[in-house]
Amino acid sequence: MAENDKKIVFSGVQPSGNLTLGNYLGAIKNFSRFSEDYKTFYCVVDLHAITVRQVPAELRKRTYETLALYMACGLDPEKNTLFVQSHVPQHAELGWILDCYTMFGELSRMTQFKDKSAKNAQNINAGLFTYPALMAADILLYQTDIVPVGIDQKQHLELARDVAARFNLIYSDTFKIPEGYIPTDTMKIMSLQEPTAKMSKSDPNENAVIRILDSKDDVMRKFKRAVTDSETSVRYSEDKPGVSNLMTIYRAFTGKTFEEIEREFDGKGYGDFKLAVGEACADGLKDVRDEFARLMQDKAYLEAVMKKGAEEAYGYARRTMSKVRRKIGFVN
Ligand code: ATP
Ligand code: LTN
Repeated sequence: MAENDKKIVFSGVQPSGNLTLGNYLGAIKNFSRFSEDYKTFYCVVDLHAITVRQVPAELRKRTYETLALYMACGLDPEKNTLFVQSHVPQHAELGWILDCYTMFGELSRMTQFKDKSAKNAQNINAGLFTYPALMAADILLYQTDIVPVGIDQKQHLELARDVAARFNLIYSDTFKIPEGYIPTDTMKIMSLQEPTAKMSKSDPNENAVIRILDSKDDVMRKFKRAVTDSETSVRYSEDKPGVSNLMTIYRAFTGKTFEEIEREFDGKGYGDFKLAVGEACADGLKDVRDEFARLMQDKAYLEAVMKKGAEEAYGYARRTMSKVRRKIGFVN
């Protein structure tokens, strides 16, 4: 397909912590399926990360790590535009503009804002509140068609669509209205310790979270301790959130169906099952871990990738911004 006919895909991950199995199965693993037939932009969203206080040296390190992880998960920088949000100034510029087309009431309804302000009661800053307008800017700058994300981002995505439609209504067609791509089988990986809550990279309980870069020993130990229930049967059911979450993870790594998994562990206890999930997960992540370690040795290469990515992204972003500036009535 000619480059210009390709549909556009955009997604972002914050460099705000060590990435989890949730980030991998819910988001990053799905990114590479678009590499061939779409024009893809995958961004390390550092401007979003500072809505929560970050240690500067850590933020810098995690920005490199997130980029390396994109590549370790199979994103070839020759086929995907991989870049850092703050390297393309139009994100902040359009973010501000869209703040002026996003309503206080809309932002007040965002569940991520409510959750994060409860967790960071001493730092409920304006950026945390307007976070979704910046995310809308990320997406709309590239005239994006498809946004692959986990289901926790659905509300933000809907807001981006509403803001785009509002702007288009006021000024005539300016932004493409994006669609979400939310994988139904892995859209929400749950905490291993509290299986009714999302597995979150900022969870203070390490046992609740599998990190993509955890050693095999750590992975095995965490699955061994995973919360299940007082029964013994491996069965997928809403009233068995712990076991169902483990089955979701096992299915993602083995390709087996829930029925096959139930049959495989029929008559066996949770101990055997957890061991098998741990093995499948640790083995499934091994190549990612190895490739990540290799890439992190070569900072100059990572810098070359982010530079090239920012230049590519800049070209697209500039085009949308000049349209936006003209429509609003800014003097050229
Ligand atoms: P935090 O927990 O600190 O809020 P996060 O883990 O949600 O952060 P993000 O960088 O905000 O991390 O998310 C990156 C992508 O991973 C998003 O598309 C998000 O929907 C997806 N994602 C995050 N956690 C999960 C999960 N538990 N299951 C499925 N997808 C997830
Ligand atoms: N808000 C997202 C990260 C994010 C994003 C985006 C995702 C920022 N900008 C644009 C998709 C498209 C999160 O917290 N996971």
